Amino acid sequence: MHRSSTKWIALLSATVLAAMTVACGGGDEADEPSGGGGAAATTTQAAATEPDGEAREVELILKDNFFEPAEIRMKVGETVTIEAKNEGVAIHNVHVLSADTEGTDFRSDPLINPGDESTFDVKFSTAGTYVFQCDLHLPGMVGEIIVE
Ligand SMILES: [Cu+2]
Repeated sequence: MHRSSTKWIALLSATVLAAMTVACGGGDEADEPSGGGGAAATTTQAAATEPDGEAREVELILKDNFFEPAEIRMKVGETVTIEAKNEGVAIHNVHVLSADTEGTDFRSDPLINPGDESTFDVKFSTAGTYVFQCDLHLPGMVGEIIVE
């Protein structure tokens, strides 16, 4: 008897907690009928612009001391996978300077040896021109990502 009523109280508490969580979540959504809820909205948008469901891949060749191509174009909300291949004789890297809302830069491995490659994703939620550089060969080894 005693044990079973304890169980009921636990169950009841869990149910009340769950109900409260649902109520809160529902309220937020009701406030934003356009679905502008941060991450959820971004995900939806990305899925819409990528019918294939796969990130577009862009090959970026690193040479001594320049990038090929030095200009990459992408869309707002699009995820692009950068395949950085070092075809030079020096060590290079790719560092995308981001003033984006997330506030994080995008980086390849810090040191890509000759003949090696490093892959990383970039995504911007704000249109603009973003600089990428090789941290080891400034100021000359730079390029631009144009987000439209
Ligand atoms: Cu370099």
